[in-house]
Amino acid sequence: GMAVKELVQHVKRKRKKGIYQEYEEIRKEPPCGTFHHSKKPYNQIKNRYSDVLCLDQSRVKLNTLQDDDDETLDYINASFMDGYKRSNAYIATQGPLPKTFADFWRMVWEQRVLIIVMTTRVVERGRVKCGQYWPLEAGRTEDHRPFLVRNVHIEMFQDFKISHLEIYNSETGERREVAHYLYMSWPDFGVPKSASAMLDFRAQVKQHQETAFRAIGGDWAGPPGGPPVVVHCSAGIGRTGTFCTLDICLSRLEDIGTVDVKQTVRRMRTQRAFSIQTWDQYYFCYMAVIEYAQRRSLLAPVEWSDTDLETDSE
Ligand code: PTR
Ligand code: PTR
Repeated sequence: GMAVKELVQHVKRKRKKGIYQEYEEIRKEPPCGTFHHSKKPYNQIKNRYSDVLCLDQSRVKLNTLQDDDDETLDYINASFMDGYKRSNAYIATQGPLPKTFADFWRMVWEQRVLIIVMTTRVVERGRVKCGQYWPLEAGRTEDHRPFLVRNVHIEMFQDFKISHLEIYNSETGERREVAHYLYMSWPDFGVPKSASAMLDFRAQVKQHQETAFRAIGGDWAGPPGGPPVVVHCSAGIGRTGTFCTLDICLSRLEDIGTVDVKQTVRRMRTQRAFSIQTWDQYYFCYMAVIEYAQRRSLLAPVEWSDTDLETDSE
């Protein structure tokens, strides 16, 4: 890992072009694992993109109902990913498809998820990127048998909105709360110009997870840190990988004062293949860490020269 000062030196020395090359090296590594379940004929229709599959070793399995041990029903395009000192801190998944809405809610229920982070809009540039799987308006309830999902109320912020949802499991009669965080201002192309809004968003998500986990208290037998945070975009690899990489890097920075963007991404790709889709998302992770460190006064304001930011590869 690198201390933040070294990280700035690293970015200045390599310049944009070198950081892009660093990403290229990662991108060229073949995925380490198999995709058998994603490729089964009865599961293919559950993948939003035929080229974005999940690794068998880290996929999230749905519990099939009671006695029936039908393995054609246990699949969802979703992967467990470790966080900083936390196993299964996240579930990275695709934007649900209408035919997988009920599977999605089953996963949320079974994994006791407290927060869903969505980093795409439902429609972008005129294309559907994700199904409308939660009720859009406050007061509405939707039926995703056996789950009833109700939007209790909505809080609006500049770049994101939070829908406070209640899930009712009609099989057991239990109710639970889940917060749905929708980040609305990730541009259709590329990455946010400034990391500032994304840093605020991440801080809010982190705080909410901690508070909600404290509220369930002793009623949790899983790994420390609580249930996984569900993170999705359209394919569940580009923006999802960027958000989780940033979250891991900042948690490590807060804890031990160092960061390792490259190893974080490489490790993540062993659990969710193809995480981080473009070099600008990768570069964004570096710049967001630097911005965060300046904000927290862990670093003096950085002066960037034109050559520092030169690409000559575009
Ligand atoms: N082939 C893809 C497409 O045009 O749909 C390429 C692509 C990849 C497009 C990422 C958009 C992407 O970004 P996002 O969906 O994250 O805006
Ligand atoms: N085959 C798709 C495409 O390139 O259009 C795969 C894809 C789509 C990959 C979107 C990444 C995408 O971005 P994100 O993971 O950020 O939704």
